Amino acid sequence: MRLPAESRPYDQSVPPLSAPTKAEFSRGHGLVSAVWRLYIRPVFAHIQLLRNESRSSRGTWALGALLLGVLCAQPAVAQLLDWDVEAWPPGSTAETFSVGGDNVSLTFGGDLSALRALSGTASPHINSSLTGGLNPVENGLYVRTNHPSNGLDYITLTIDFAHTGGVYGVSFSILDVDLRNTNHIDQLQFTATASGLPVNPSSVITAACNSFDTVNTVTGTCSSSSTSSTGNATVTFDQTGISQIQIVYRNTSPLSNPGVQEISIHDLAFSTQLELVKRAFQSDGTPITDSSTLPTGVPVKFMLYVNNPGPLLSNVSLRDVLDPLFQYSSGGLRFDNSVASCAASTCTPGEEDTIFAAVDSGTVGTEGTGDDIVSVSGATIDVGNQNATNAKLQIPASSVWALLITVTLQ
Ligand SMILES: [Ca+2]
Ligand SMILES: [Ca+2]
Ligand SMILES: [Ca+2]
Ligand SMILES: [Ca+2]
Repeated sequence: MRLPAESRPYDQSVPPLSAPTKAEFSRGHGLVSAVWRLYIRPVFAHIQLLRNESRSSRGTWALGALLLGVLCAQPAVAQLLDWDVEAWPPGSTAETFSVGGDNVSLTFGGDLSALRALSGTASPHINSSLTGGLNPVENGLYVRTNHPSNGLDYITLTIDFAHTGGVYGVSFSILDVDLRNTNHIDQLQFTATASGLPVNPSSVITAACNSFDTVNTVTGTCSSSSTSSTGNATVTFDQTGISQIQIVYRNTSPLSNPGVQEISIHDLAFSTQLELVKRAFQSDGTPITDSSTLPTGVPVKFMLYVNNPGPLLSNVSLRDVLDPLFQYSSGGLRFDNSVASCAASTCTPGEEDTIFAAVDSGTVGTEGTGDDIVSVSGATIDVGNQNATNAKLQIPASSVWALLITVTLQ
């Protein structure tokens, strides 16, 4: 399926370059910075790379125009911050977890003096005292407070996603959003930051003992037992580019000094987007700088890679259409999957050097179809079986899959 590309024309503002020499070329260092997003569907993913090479003067090329192309915008890789897996020192108000290749940080703020212990264990902490009716019972991040006055005091929980470009499809349940007579009334407000703008939940599902009041607020309406689902509230943000979730937890009891209240924050589910990255190198592996000047006739090695910090990607297809003035060199295809996924969702230049070294001596691919995962037809390079009759491309968990294409500048 080919969807309209969310792209912008290559940068036409690259200034004219002086006459190229091999010396200029050999001094080149750095990289061509072009990043495409890769969306994974349960069945397949398909990407078509867009041209990122712009001609700047006769016989030379300015490498450096940026493009962002999205051709198959479907849910990507599911991630879960699971309280049955993670640890939270009791009473800590800030913890960071690595999920989906980058950090998810949870930070409590507001009136932290209102936090209370449960049976001698300071909150917040992980327990299963409020089950939300789950069977089998699971852990949640338990929060207990006792505010000194009605409505004026609150605690906040800020969840930051460090993933490049943010995450999307964030969903979680709060358990035991309820009240007890007028002793306490739980109220929670949920907002997020998506692509730099404040947003409200796309969906809030309440239960028998709470209600969805406005665009982003849930309030307890009756008493829910600790093992009941009647206090559950499930909040979803289906926006893309989510960098932060903000939760405000307060007491709206009419009492001037309300009593102890408690909730549990269940597992945090979200999706990450994988990126297909394309870089350019000289034959010897020296990265080619942005806006480098290259003489015609020199070989250039384009490296495409997918950093997969998550689980197995079972059926992925890639396509790169070379600009007509980059001529594919016969025998110029290699691929590799021997490098472990990068430490963060975006690989560093040093990690890219490692990927390049591996794929530069990786498996030689054949140009024909039907015999391996890659093929070439004219200027079109296909990987996987979505667009050509190649073998299926599978990208194992926690690994980098890389392709090297050797071309000659015409
Ligand atoms: Ca869990
Ligand atoms: Ca109180
Ligand atoms: Ca409660
Ligand atoms: Ca082949």
